[in-house]
Amino acid sequence: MEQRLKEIRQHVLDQLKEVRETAGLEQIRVSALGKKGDLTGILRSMGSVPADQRPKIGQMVNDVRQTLESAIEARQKELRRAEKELRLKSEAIDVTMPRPERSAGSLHPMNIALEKMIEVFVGMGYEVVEGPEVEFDHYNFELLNIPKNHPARDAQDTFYVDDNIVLRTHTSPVQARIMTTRKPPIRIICPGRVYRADEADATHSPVFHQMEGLVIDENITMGDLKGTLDEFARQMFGQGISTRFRPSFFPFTEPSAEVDLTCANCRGEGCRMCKGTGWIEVLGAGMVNPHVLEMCGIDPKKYSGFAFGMGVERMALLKYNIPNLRYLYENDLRFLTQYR
Ligand code: 2U9
Repeated sequence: MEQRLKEIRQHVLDQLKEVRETAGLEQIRVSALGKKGDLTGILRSMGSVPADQRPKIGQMVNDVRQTLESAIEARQKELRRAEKELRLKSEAIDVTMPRPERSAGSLHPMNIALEKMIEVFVGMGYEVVEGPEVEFDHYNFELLNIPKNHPARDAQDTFYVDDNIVLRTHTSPVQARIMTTRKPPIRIICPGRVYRADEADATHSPVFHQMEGLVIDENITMGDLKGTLDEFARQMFGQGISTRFRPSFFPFTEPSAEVDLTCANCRGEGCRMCKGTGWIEVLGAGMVNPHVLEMCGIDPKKYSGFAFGMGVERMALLKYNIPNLRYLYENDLRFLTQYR
């Protein structure tokens, strides 16, 4: 019995040297000191020990128990400290590490151009108005003096939904709607998506964006239009940029003009971009046709107005020197993220 006790003690002490984790230590404790453990086993078999030896053996069992308990406790402290150290090391945060790259997204270059265009006109007191993209023929064509047989109505250019409804081919119907519902003074810009049954190429897309403007009040003149577009050109493309008006024709304006801006690339000297002319065609404009004013319920004897229109994509291409409309629509992040 004595020998057996010594063996148990030595075995447990050896195991304690080997064990590396508190979980394993608990197993050792249970198998040595637990209810079904080795020491308890010896106490149970005390019946077979001669009565006179029992106190001595009992004493020895208690001694071994105490020795093992304190050895286990000491080892437990050691292992706990080591485990805590390991955990703290693995959880440590290096506050000097650079953070992982996180992309924030950016505005599309067309929207950057549009926001700038809006900012310029809002700065001049204009109000931004939007309207439906699916539009009545009445607002898209009739009120704009585009009669039934006009080439602009040709099915080649216009997406028809039915006889009376089209995908708007310009944002002019938004102005027409405002004119029929408000009294002058009117000073609005209308940005938005428009549709033309065009083949897509470097400068055309069946879906694109326009911004049109309309001013109606007493005594509005072509001079007001020229001054307004000159100021827009300067704010959009920089000092030294001005406008040149060339006579043109639109059914909804009379007189009408195609408007060029000083080529921002050569500042008017003449280069490849402007084909040596020093000018780039950018806008259309004119004085609102009195017949249009009348159809929209505004007295042309009392009021006059000017209107202008421009392509938003075209503005973005010019402002950022982008060679092909394709780049704006392909949404290749390598291209888009260059504009923030
Ligand atoms: C009303 C009266 C007049 C809007 C105008 C233009 C001239 C024009 C084109 C420029 C290039 C469209 O983006 S583009 O393809 N626009 O030339 N637009 S005047 O005139 C109006 C609009 C509404 C009631």
